[in-house]
Amino acid sequence: MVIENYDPLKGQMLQVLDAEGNLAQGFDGVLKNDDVLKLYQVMTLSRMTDKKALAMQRQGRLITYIPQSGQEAAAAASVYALTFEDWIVPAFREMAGWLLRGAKLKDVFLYLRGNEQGSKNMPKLRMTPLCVPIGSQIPHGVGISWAQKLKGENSITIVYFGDGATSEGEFHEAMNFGGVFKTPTIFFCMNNQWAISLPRSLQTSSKTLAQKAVAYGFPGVLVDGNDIFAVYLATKEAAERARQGKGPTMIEAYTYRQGPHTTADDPRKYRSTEEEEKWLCKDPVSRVRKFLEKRDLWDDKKQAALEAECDKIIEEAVAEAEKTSYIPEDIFKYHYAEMPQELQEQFEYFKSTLGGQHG
Ligand SMILES: Cc1ncc(C[n+]2csc(CCOP(=O)(O)OP(=O)(O)O)c2C)c(N)n1
Ligand SMILES: [Mg+2]
Repeated sequence: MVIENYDPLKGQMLQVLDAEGNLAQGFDGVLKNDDVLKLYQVMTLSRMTDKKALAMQRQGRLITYIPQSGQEAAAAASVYALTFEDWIVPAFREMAGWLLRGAKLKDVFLYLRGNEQGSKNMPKLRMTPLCVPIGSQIPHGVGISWAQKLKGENSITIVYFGDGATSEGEFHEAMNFGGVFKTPTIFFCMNNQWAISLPRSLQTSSKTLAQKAVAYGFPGVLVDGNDIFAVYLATKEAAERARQGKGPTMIEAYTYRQGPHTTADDPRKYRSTEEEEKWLCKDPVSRVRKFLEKRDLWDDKKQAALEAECDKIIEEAVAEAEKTSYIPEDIFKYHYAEMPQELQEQFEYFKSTLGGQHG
Protein backbone atom coordinates (compact mmCIF):
# COMPACT_ATOMS: atom_id res chain seq x y z
CA MET A 1 0.00 0.00 0.00
CA VAL A 2 1.45 3.38 -0.91
CA ILE A 3 -1.38 5.87 -0.48
CA GLU A 4 -1.53 5.77 3.31
CA ASN A 5 2.24 5.76 3.70
CA TYR A 6 2.72 9.23 2.21
CA ASP A 7 1.25 12.04 4.27
CA PRO A 8 0.34 15.01 2.05
CA LEU A 9 0.09 17.27 5.10
CA LYS A 10 3.81 16.66 5.62
CA GLY A 11 4.61 17.12 1.95
CA GLN A 12 5.76 13.51 1.56
CA MET A 13 5.99 12.51 -2.11
CA LEU A 14 6.05 9.05 -3.66
CA GLN A 15 8.94 8.65 -6.10
CA VAL A 16 10.04 5.29 -7.50
CA LEU A 17 12.08 6.13 -10.60
CA ASP A 18 14.62 8.90 -10.12
CA ALA A 19 15.70 11.43 -12.72
CA GLU A 20 18.66 9.21 -13.72
CA GLY A 21 16.40 6.28 -14.49
CA ASN A 22 17.20 4.28 -11.33
CA LEU A 23 14.43 2.30 -9.69
CA ALA A 24 14.06 2.45 -5.91
CA GLN A 25 14.55 -0.86 -4.13
CA GLY A 26 11.53 -3.10 -3.69
CA PHE A 27 9.61 -1.79 -6.69
CA ASP A 28 10.77 -4.28 -9.35
CA GLY A 29 7.80 -5.78 -11.09
CA VAL A 30 5.44 -2.82 -10.55
CA LEU A 31 5.63 -2.39 -14.31
CA LYS A 32 7.05 -5.18 -16.48
CA ASN A 33 9.55 -4.34 -19.20
CA ASP A 34 6.84 -4.63 -21.87
CA ASP A 35 4.66 -2.18 -19.94
CA VAL A 36 7.51 0.31 -19.74
CA LEU A 37 8.20 -0.06 -23.47
CA LYS A 38 4.56 0.53 -24.29
CA LEU A 39 4.44 3.61 -22.11
CA TYR A 40 7.67 4.92 -23.62
CA GLN A 41 6.26 4.52 -27.13
CA VAL A 42 3.07 6.43 -26.43
CA MET A 43 4.91 9.14 -24.49
CA THR A 44 7.27 9.57 -27.45
CA LEU A 45 4.34 9.80 -29.85
CA SER A 46 2.77 12.46 -27.66
CA ARG A 47 6.05 14.39 -27.40
CA MET A 48 6.59 14.32 -31.18
CA THR A 49 2.98 15.33 -31.80
CA ASP A 50 3.61 18.32 -29.58
CA LYS A 51 6.45 19.52 -31.81
CA LYS A 52 4.42 19.00 -34.96
CA ALA A 53 1.32 20.73 -33.54
CA LEU A 54 3.30 23.75 -32.36
CA ALA A 55 4.77 24.14 -35.84
CA MET A 56 1.36 23.70 -37.48
CA GLN A 57 -0.20 26.36 -35.29
CA ARG A 58 2.54 28.78 -36.33
CA GLN A 59 1.71 27.97 -39.94
CA GLY A 60 -1.98 28.73 -39.35
CA ARG A 61 -2.99 25.08 -39.69
CA LEU A 62 -4.33 24.74 -36.11
CA ILE A 63 -6.35 27.30 -34.19
CA THR A 64 -4.75 27.27 -30.76
CA TYR A 65 -2.54 24.53 -29.41
CA ILE A 66 -2.21 23.40 -25.81
CA PRO A 67 1.34 22.06 -25.32
CA GLN A 68 1.68 18.75 -23.52
CA SER A 69 5.45 18.36 -23.09
CA GLY A 70 6.56 17.52 -19.57
CA GLN A 71 3.30 15.90 -18.49
CA GLU A 72 3.45 12.68 -20.53
CA ALA A 73 4.28 10.36 -17.62
CA ALA A 74 1.38 11.52 -15.47
CA ALA A 75 -1.04 11.25 -18.39
CA ALA A 76 0.09 7.88 -19.72
CA ALA A 77 0.77 5.97 -16.49
CA SER A 78 -2.53 7.00 -14.88
CA VAL A 79 -4.59 5.76 -17.83
CA TYR A 80 -2.45 2.61 -18.00
CA ALA A 81 -3.55 1.73 -14.44
CA LEU A 82 -7.25 1.64 -15.44
CA THR A 83 -9.43 -0.83 -17.32
CA PHE A 84 -11.23 -0.03 -20.58
CA GLU A 85 -14.51 -0.04 -18.63
CA ASP A 86 -13.42 2.94 -16.57
CA TRP A 87 -14.41 6.43 -17.63
CA ILE A 88 -11.87 9.14 -18.39
CA VAL A 89 -12.89 12.78 -17.93
CA PRO A 90 -10.06 14.87 -19.41
CA ALA A 91 -9.07 18.46 -19.00
CA PHE A 92 -6.82 19.23 -21.99
CA ARG A 93 -3.23 18.23 -21.21
CA GLU A 94 -3.34 14.44 -21.08
CA MET A 95 -2.70 13.49 -24.70
CA ALA A 96 -0.53 10.42 -23.98
CA GLY A 97 -3.43 9.03 -21.90
CA TRP A 98 -6.05 9.66 -24.58
CA LEU A 99 -3.89 7.86 -27.13
CA LEU A 100 -3.40 4.92 -24.78
CA ARG A 101 -7.16 4.69 -24.35
CA GLY A 102 -7.45 4.42 -28.12
CA ALA A 103 -8.20 7.96 -29.24
CA LYS A 104 -7.12 8.45 -32.85
CA LEU A 105 -4.49 11.10 -33.47
CA LYS A 106 -6.59 12.21 -36.44
CA ASP A 107 -9.42 13.04 -34.01
CA VAL A 108 -7.04 14.99 -31.78
CA PHE A 109 -5.97 17.09 -34.78
CA LEU A 110 -9.60 17.55 -35.84
CA TYR A 111 -10.43 18.90 -32.40
CA LEU A 112 -7.45 21.24 -32.54
CA ARG A 113 -8.64 22.48 -35.93
CA GLY A 114 -11.99 23.37 -34.36
CA ASN A 115 -13.76 20.47 -36.02
CA GLU A 116 -16.28 18.83 -33.67
CA GLN A 117 -15.94 15.56 -35.61
CA GLY A 118 -12.86 15.03 -33.48
CA SER A 119 -14.90 14.57 -30.30
CA LYS A 120 -17.48 12.20 -31.71
CA ASN A 121 -15.65 8.95 -31.02
CA MET A 122 -14.80 9.82 -27.44
CA PRO A 123 -17.93 8.37 -25.74
CA LYS A 124 -17.29 5.00 -27.42
CA LEU A 125 -13.91 5.04 -25.73
CA ARG A 126 -15.56 5.92 -22.42
CA MET A 127 -14.02 9.38 -22.54
CA THR A 128 -15.74 12.74 -22.36
CA PRO A 129 -14.51 15.42 -24.80
CA LEU A 130 -11.68 17.76 -23.78
CA CYS A 131 -12.80 20.45 -21.40
CA VAL A 132 -11.51 24.00 -21.56
CA PRO A 133 -13.73 25.80 -18.98
CA ILE A 134 -11.48 25.27 -15.98
CA GLY A 135 -12.84 22.90 -13.34
CA SER A 136 -16.25 22.42 -14.95
CA GLN A 137 -15.50 18.78 -15.76
CA ILE A 138 -14.87 17.81 -12.13
CA PRO A 139 -18.55 17.61 -11.09
CA HIS A 140 -19.18 15.68 -14.32
CA GLY A 141 -16.57 13.16 -13.27
CA VAL A 142 -18.18 12.73 -9.88
CA GLY A 143 -21.62 12.46 -11.49
CA ILE A 144 -20.48 9.71 -13.84
CA SER A 145 -18.88 7.78 -11.00
CA TRP A 146 -21.96 8.23 -8.81
CA ALA A 147 -24.04 6.71 -11.64
CA GLN A 148 -21.57 3.83 -11.84
CA LYS A 149 -22.06 3.23 -8.14
CA LEU A 150 -25.87 3.43 -8.32
CA LYS A 151 -25.90 1.01 -11.25
CA GLY A 152 -23.69 -1.41 -9.33
CA GLU A 153 -20.98 -1.32 -12.00
CA ASN A 154 -17.46 -2.36 -11.17
CA SER A 155 -16.03 0.53 -13.16
CA ILE A 156 -14.71 3.82 -11.86
CA THR A 157 -14.00 7.33 -13.18
CA ILE A 158 -10.82 9.35 -13.32
CA VAL A 159 -11.17 13.10 -13.69
CA TYR A 160 -8.21 15.31 -14.63
CA PHE A 161 -7.68 18.96 -13.74
CA GLY A 162 -4.81 21.36 -13.11
CA ASP A 163 -3.44 23.12 -10.06
CA GLY A 164 -5.36 26.23 -11.10
CA ALA A 165 -8.64 24.32 -11.12
CA THR A 166 -8.32 23.64 -7.39
CA SER A 167 -9.27 27.30 -6.81
CA GLU A 168 -12.56 26.89 -8.66
CA GLY A 169 -15.82 26.28 -6.81
CA GLU A 170 -16.54 23.21 -8.92
CA PHE A 171 -13.47 21.48 -7.54
CA HIS A 172 -14.65 21.88 -3.95
CA GLU A 173 -18.26 21.01 -4.72
CA ALA A 174 -17.22 17.89 -6.58
CA MET A 175 -14.77 16.81 -3.87
CA ASN A 176 -17.51 17.26 -1.28
CA PHE A 177 -20.03 15.20 -3.25
CA GLY A 178 -17.43 12.52 -3.81
CA GLY A 179 -16.61 12.30 -0.12
CA VAL A 180 -20.24 12.29 1.06
CA PHE A 181 -21.49 9.76 -1.52
CA LYS A 182 -18.27 7.71 -1.47
CA THR A 183 -18.17 7.73 -5.25
CA PRO A 184 -15.66 5.57 -7.15
CA THR A 185 -13.69 8.60 -8.35
CA ILE A 186 -10.02 9.41 -8.83
CA PHE A 187 -9.45 13.15 -8.65
CA PHE A 188 -6.24 13.49 -10.64
CA CYS A 189 -4.59 16.87 -10.26
CA MET A 190 -1.86 17.71 -12.76
CA ASN A 191 0.13 20.15 -10.71
CA ASN A 192 2.32 21.58 -13.46
CA GLN A 193 3.34 24.51 -11.23
CA TRP A 194 1.58 27.19 -13.30
CA ALA A 195 -1.94 28.33 -14.15
CA ILE A 196 -1.02 30.44 -17.16
CA SER A 197 1.18 33.07 -15.43
CA LEU A 198 0.03 32.36 -11.85
CA PRO A 199 2.57 30.26 -9.93
CA ARG A 200 1.53 27.43 -7.67
CA SER A 201 2.72 29.44 -4.64
CA LEU A 202 -0.03 32.02 -5.25
CA GLN A 203 -2.72 29.47 -6.00
CA THR A 204 -3.20 28.34 -2.41
CA SER A 205 -1.34 28.54 0.87
CA SER A 206 -1.82 24.80 1.43
CA LYS A 207 1.49 22.95 1.64
CA THR A 208 0.29 20.45 -0.96
CA LEU A 209 -2.77 20.22 -3.18
CA ALA A 210 -3.25 16.56 -2.25
CA GLN A 211 -3.93 17.53 1.36
CA LYS A 212 -7.18 19.18 0.28
CA ALA A 213 -8.67 15.66 0.12
CA VAL A 214 -8.26 15.33 3.88
CA ALA A 215 -10.88 18.03 4.48
CA TYR A 216 -13.36 16.12 2.34
CA GLY A 217 -12.84 12.88 4.21
CA PHE A 218 -10.79 10.77 1.84
CA PRO A 219 -7.11 10.21 1.12
CA GLY A 220 -4.89 12.39 -1.00
CA VAL A 221 -1.44 11.38 -2.18
CA LEU A 222 1.38 13.42 -3.69
CA VAL A 223 3.39 11.61 -6.35
CA ASP A 224 6.28 12.50 -8.61
CA GLY A 225 4.29 13.16 -11.77
CA ASN A 226 7.35 12.67 -13.98
CA ASP A 227 7.72 9.09 -12.75
CA ILE A 228 5.59 6.48 -14.54
CA PHE A 229 6.11 3.97 -11.71
CA ALA A 230 4.87 6.28 -8.95
CA VAL A 231 1.89 7.50 -10.99
CA TYR A 232 0.96 3.96 -11.99
CA LEU A 233 1.22 2.60 -8.45
CA ALA A 234 -0.86 5.36 -6.88
CA THR A 235 -3.54 5.27 -9.60
CA LYS A 236 -3.78 1.48 -9.47
CA GLU A 237 -4.26 1.57 -5.73
CA ALA A 238 -6.77 4.44 -5.91
CA ALA A 239 -8.74 2.47 -8.54
CA GLU A 240 -8.77 -0.63 -6.30
CA ARG A 241 -10.02 1.42 -3.34
CA ALA A 242 -12.77 2.86 -5.53
CA ARG A 243 -13.81 -0.58 -6.82
CA GLN A 244 -13.94 -1.92 -3.27
CA GLY A 245 -16.47 0.78 -2.32
CA LYS A 246 -13.97 2.75 -0.27
CA GLY A 247 -14.69 5.99 -2.13
CA PRO A 248 -12.51 8.57 -3.85
CA THR A 249 -8.81 9.34 -3.76
CA MET A 250 -7.11 12.52 -4.86
CA ILE A 251 -3.75 12.18 -6.59
CA GLU A 252 -1.52 15.22 -7.03
CA ALA A 253 0.98 14.58 -9.80
CA TYR A 254 3.89 16.94 -9.24
CA THR A 255 5.06 17.83 -12.71
CA TYR A 256 5.89 20.74 -15.02
CA ARG A 257 4.56 22.39 -18.15
CA GLN A 258 7.73 22.67 -20.20
CA GLY A 259 6.24 24.80 -22.94
CA PRO A 260 4.00 27.86 -23.06
CA HIS A 261 0.49 27.64 -21.61
CA THR A 262 -0.92 27.79 -25.12
CA THR A 263 0.38 29.12 -28.40
CA ALA A 264 -1.00 32.52 -27.29
CA ASP A 265 1.33 32.68 -24.28
CA ASP A 266 4.94 33.72 -23.70
CA PRO A 267 6.37 32.21 -20.48
CA ARG A 268 9.53 34.39 -20.75
CA LYS A 269 7.35 37.14 -19.30
CA TYR A 270 6.76 35.41 -15.97
CA ARG A 271 9.30 32.63 -15.34
CA SER A 272 13.03 32.15 -15.55
CA THR A 273 15.07 29.97 -17.87
CA GLU A 274 16.85 28.61 -14.75
CA GLU A 275 13.54 27.21 -13.56
CA GLU A 276 12.80 25.68 -16.95
CA GLU A 277 16.27 24.12 -17.14
CA LYS A 278 15.95 22.66 -13.65
CA TRP A 279 12.76 20.90 -14.69
CA LEU A 280 14.20 19.71 -18.01
CA CYS A 281 16.63 17.60 -15.98
CA LYS A 282 13.59 15.80 -14.56
CA ASP A 283 12.08 15.19 -17.98
CA PRO A 284 9.65 12.26 -17.87
CA VAL A 285 10.37 10.90 -21.35
CA SER A 286 14.16 10.82 -21.16
CA ARG A 287 13.86 9.36 -17.66
CA VAL A 288 12.11 6.27 -19.06
CA ARG A 289 14.65 6.05 -21.87
CA LYS A 290 17.49 6.04 -19.32
CA PHE A 291 15.74 3.27 -17.40
CA LEU A 292 15.37 1.19 -20.58
CA GLU A 293 18.98 1.79 -21.66
CA LYS A 294 20.33 0.74 -18.29
CA ARG A 295 18.54 -2.57 -18.80
CA ASP A 296 19.77 -2.98 -22.38
CA LEU A 297 16.22 -2.70 -23.64
CA TRP A 298 16.83 0.40 -25.74
CA ASP A 299 19.44 1.89 -28.05
CA ASP A 300 19.87 4.55 -30.74
CA LYS A 301 18.75 2.19 -33.47
CA LYS A 302 15.48 1.42 -31.71
CA GLN A 303 15.01 5.12 -31.03
CA ALA A 304 15.44 5.98 -34.71
CA ALA A 305 12.95 3.28 -35.71
CA LEU A 306 10.41 4.51 -33.15
CA GLU A 307 10.77 8.11 -34.28
CA ALA A 308 10.31 7.11 -37.92
CA GLU A 309 7.17 5.18 -37.00
CA CYS A 310 5.78 8.08 -34.96
CA ASP A 311 6.52 10.49 -37.82
CA LYS A 312 4.51 8.31 -40.16
CA ILE A 313 1.56 8.07 -37.74
CA ILE A 314 1.58 11.83 -37.21
CA GLU A 315 1.83 12.72 -40.91
CA GLU A 316 -1.02 10.35 -41.79
CA ALA A 317 -3.20 11.76 -39.00
CA VAL A 318 -2.52 15.34 -40.07
CA ALA A 319 -3.27 14.57 -43.73
CA GLU A 320 -6.56 12.89 -42.82
CA ALA A 321 -7.59 15.69 -40.47
CA GLU A 322 -6.77 18.38 -43.02
CA LYS A 323 -8.92 16.80 -45.69
CA THR A 324 -11.96 16.37 -43.39
CA SER A 325 -14.52 19.07 -44.04
CA TYR A 326 -16.39 20.92 -41.33
CA ILE A 327 -20.03 20.49 -40.43
CA PRO A 328 -20.87 23.95 -39.04
CA GLU A 329 -24.23 22.69 -37.77
CA ASP A 330 -22.25 20.76 -35.18
CA ILE A 331 -21.77 24.02 -33.28
CA PHE A 332 -25.49 23.89 -32.56
CA LYS A 333 -26.26 20.20 -32.60
CA TYR A 334 -23.33 18.69 -30.81
CA HIS A 335 -23.47 20.21 -27.35
CA TYR A 336 -26.87 19.21 -26.00
CA ALA A 337 -28.88 16.01 -26.45
CA GLU A 338 -31.87 18.29 -27.10
CA MET A 339 -31.30 21.78 -28.46
CA PRO A 340 -32.52 24.48 -26.02
CA GLN A 341 -34.90 27.16 -27.32
CA GLU A 342 -32.27 29.92 -27.58
CA LEU A 343 -29.91 27.72 -29.50
CA GLN A 344 -32.73 26.58 -31.76
CA GLU A 345 -33.39 30.25 -32.62
CA GLN A 346 -29.70 30.89 -33.27
CA PHE A 347 -29.60 27.78 -35.45
CA GLU A 348 -32.54 29.04 -37.52
CA TYR A 349 -30.77 32.41 -37.90
CA PHE A 350 -27.56 30.66 -38.91
CA LYS A 351 -29.36 28.63 -41.56
CA SER A 352 -31.04 31.72 -43.01
CA THR A 353 -27.74 33.67 -43.15
CA LEU A 354 -24.42 31.83 -43.18
CA GLY A 355 -25.71 28.26 -43.50
CA GLY A 356 -24.76 26.68 -46.77
CA GLN A 357 -21.80 28.95 -47.36
CA HIS A 358 -19.32 26.58 -45.83
CA GLY A 359 -16.91 24.27 -47.58
C1 LIG B 1 -13.66 29.00 -15.92
C2 LIG B 1 -12.44 29.48 -16.64
N1 LIG B 1 -11.77 30.55 -16.19
C3 LIG B 1 -10.66 30.97 -16.83
C4 LIG B 1 -10.22 30.32 -17.96
C5 LIG B 1 -8.96 30.79 -18.68
N2 LIG B 1 -7.92 29.78 -18.42
C6 LIG B 1 -7.59 28.86 -19.34
S1 LIG B 1 -6.42 27.81 -18.79
C7 LIG B 1 -6.30 28.62 -17.31
C8 LIG B 1 -5.32 28.17 -16.27
C9 LIG B 1 -5.57 26.78 -15.84
O1 LIG B 1 -4.53 26.38 -15.00
P1 LIG B 1 -4.46 24.89 -14.48
O2 LIG B 1 -5.78 24.48 -13.93
O3 LIG B 1 -3.29 24.80 -13.58
O4 LIG B 1 -4.25 24.03 -15.82
P2 LIG B 1 -2.99 24.07 -16.82
O5 LIG B 1 -3.36 25.05 -17.90
O6 LIG B 1 -1.79 24.48 -16.06
O7 LIG B 1 -2.88 22.69 -17.37
C10 LIG B 1 -7.18 29.68 -17.26
C11 LIG B 1 -7.31 30.60 -16.12
C12 LIG B 1 -10.96 29.21 -18.41
N3 LIG B 1 -10.57 28.50 -19.48
N4 LIG B 1 -12.07 28.80 -17.72
MG1 LIG C 1 -1.37 24.26 -14.03
